[in-house]
Amino acid sequence: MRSRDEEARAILRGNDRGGYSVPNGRVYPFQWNWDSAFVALGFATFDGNRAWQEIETLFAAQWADGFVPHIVFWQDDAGYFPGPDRWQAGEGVRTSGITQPPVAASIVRTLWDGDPGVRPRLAALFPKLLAWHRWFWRYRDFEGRGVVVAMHPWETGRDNSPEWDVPGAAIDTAGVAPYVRRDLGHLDAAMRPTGAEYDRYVALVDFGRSTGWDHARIAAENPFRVADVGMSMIFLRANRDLLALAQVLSDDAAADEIAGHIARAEQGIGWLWDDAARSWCSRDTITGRSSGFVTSASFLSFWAGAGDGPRDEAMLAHLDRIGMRVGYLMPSLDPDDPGFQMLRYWRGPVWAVVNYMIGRGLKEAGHVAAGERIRADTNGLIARSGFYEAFDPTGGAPTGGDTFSWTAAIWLAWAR
Ligand code: 9WN
Repeated sequence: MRSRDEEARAILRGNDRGGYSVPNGRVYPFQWNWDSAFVALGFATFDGNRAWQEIETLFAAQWADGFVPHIVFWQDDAGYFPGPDRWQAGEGVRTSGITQPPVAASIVRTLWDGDPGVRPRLAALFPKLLAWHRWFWRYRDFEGRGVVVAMHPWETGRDNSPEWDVPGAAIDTAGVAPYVRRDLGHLDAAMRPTGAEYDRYVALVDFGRSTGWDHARIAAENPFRVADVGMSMIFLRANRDLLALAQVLSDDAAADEIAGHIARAEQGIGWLWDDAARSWCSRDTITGRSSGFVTSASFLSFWAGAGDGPRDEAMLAHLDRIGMRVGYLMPSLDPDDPGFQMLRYWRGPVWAVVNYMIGRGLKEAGHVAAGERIRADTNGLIARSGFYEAFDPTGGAPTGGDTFSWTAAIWLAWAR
């Protein structure tokens, strides 16, 4: 029998389409933004060149204004909806018109190992990362709050989180032209978002396309504009990591600019603290309402270094409580929430990539035992069930697609 290490490397090789990876060849046959960032970590354990290439290929799809899309359609494949025809976006190569959690700078910092041979590649990537961050400040923090405002649930990477239920209800789906979901041809519907959720996803794609992907107009008029706690924490951390890279490159002007960005994020992040929930939560910028949900993204405060004594204590209390309720941390939704579903995507299942950020963040903040539990649970899930998209936190059963790239990568880079 092959070891899990060998299996993980075989998955990364098997999902390699020549310079970029697909998350899973059948369900997700294109390049995805934050998937590729995490995948690079896995490649780095056995093929350093290929690791850098994964990120470089993603940034080859960057638009002139700095935007980096959430999907890059390097080749056709009818197995996924919505494909390039529905999006009608891209410069040079066809892409989607929304972005995804900006984790790339943090991953590049981890890839950077001080090797002078790699320095030219770092120097070439740095301005692209900075341009993407500037794009975020301009179009995803247009009110200058210091947080990231998501324009689509897919942008958050946590597609059907209950955090989007109330803000999503305002989306008018009446005019959505008929479409055929492809995901249900690959996966059990019980593991996927509902039909009503898909109508909202498609309505937002149709709206963005109707503007010609004018991100200024989208920022002003999109029917869904939610400050996502996950993206905001990831972006705060990414700015800290980008600053470290600016220092490596002795780019003082960029370092000053990024330090200003970090100050803006540190000032703004408190808006996402929900006193009633005693947790970090997403907040609808249109109504000002906090979601009130404790999700796995809430715990990314440790990754961001966003907390303070009392808030960290409150999050650790949630962690202890949830840790006693499930076999495996960190469920994507609080298991004490009535809407918790152990197999339905971002309403319960555990995702290895989120665990990686939470676990590392906890350890860095000095909460070593809690961080180690997250790592050990991730290890236990993959050892038990294999390289699936996500896992049931109660018993560890697999959910979603198999032979999943980012799960394999997190095993190799961190969980094993
Ligand atoms: C839409 C690829 C992506 C991940 C997301 C995950 C899922 C897509 C989908 O798959 O989203 O982007 O069609 O369900 O939610 O986090 O990047 O693995």
